[in-house]
Amino acid sequence: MAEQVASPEVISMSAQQKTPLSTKELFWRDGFVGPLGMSVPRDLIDRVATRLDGMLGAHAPHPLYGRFSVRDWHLMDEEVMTLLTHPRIVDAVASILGPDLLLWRSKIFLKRPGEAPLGWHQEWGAFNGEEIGNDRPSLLPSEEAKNGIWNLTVWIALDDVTPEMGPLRFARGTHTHRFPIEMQPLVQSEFWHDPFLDTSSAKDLIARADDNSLVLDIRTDHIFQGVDRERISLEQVKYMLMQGLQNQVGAVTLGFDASEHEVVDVPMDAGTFVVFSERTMHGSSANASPRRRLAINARYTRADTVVYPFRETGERIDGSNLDISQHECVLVSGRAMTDRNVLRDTKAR
Ligand SMILES: O=C(O)CCC(=O)C(=O)O
Repeated sequence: MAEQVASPEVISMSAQQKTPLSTKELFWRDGFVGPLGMSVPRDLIDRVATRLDGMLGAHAPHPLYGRFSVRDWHLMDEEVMTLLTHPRIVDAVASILGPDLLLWRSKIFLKRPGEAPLGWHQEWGAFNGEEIGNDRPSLLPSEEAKNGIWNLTVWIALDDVTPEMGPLRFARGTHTHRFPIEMQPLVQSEFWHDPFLDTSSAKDLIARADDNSLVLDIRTDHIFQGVDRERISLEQVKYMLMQGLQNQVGAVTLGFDASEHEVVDVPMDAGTFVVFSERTMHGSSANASPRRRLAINARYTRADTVVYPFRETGERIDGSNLDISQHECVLVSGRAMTDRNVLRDTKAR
């Protein structure tokens, strides 16, 4: 089927009637809805983008996690928190998931110039780290929710995203069908990012492998131990890194043929957002432009979900290999519903 670009006219009217569909109706029809606006000053978006880009460029360790991570900067940055708790976002999510909501995770997505597509994938609601071969559920839905959906994702553009910059894309209506996955070598998985794209020196690569900021969520700090860093060539460093990763696996989607589906690309203005179920088959195309494509997503769950249930048995490491001992959920709407979660207010630290 032909690839489409989302346009408000196409997605906000039903074919037969002239009444606009609500956010909730569009969501249940397609598995995603947007782009939606939230009238945030462009200055704020630009400041957030500059700070997050700077953090990524410096490979700064995350204060909560003690290592580089693209996760949960809303817990550290007041303006990121402002964005992710914006009433327009919360209202849109609440209209689908109900009034009692936790913001429990956010993640920065930088697509650098020349970056390859992010493969088609679904996430069925456990967030267990299957993208890097792990299986430790981050969410335990309540009895009431477990036969429906208990989580939604909001993806916010921090740059204007044109069609050639690798916009988010969805296979319309796929949120009702689960495609199987298989673990395959990480480099063949849907989530593999070329670690050599913007690093040109052996020293830089080794430094990033040493501080675990080269391959997202994967520990690489053991690979160059005992290596003479003054003498090793760039080619040798690349070879050693790939050898060091060869036993690492990640999820590959099976049985999905995009040409059999209606694929919708979603170019967006900075400061607009899309709400989607991670069950909807999604990914993004290559960034064929010379410009950065920066975005942040946020995950919201019903407040009766237990977040990081393994914490209750003393475990601290999640499916993305992060120590979540200091993680807190943010109650963005309604009531807490269970005392099994670690909660905080909407002030960043
Ligand atoms: O930003 C992207 O390229 C993909 C984002 C994604 O997969 C997500 O938000 O779940």
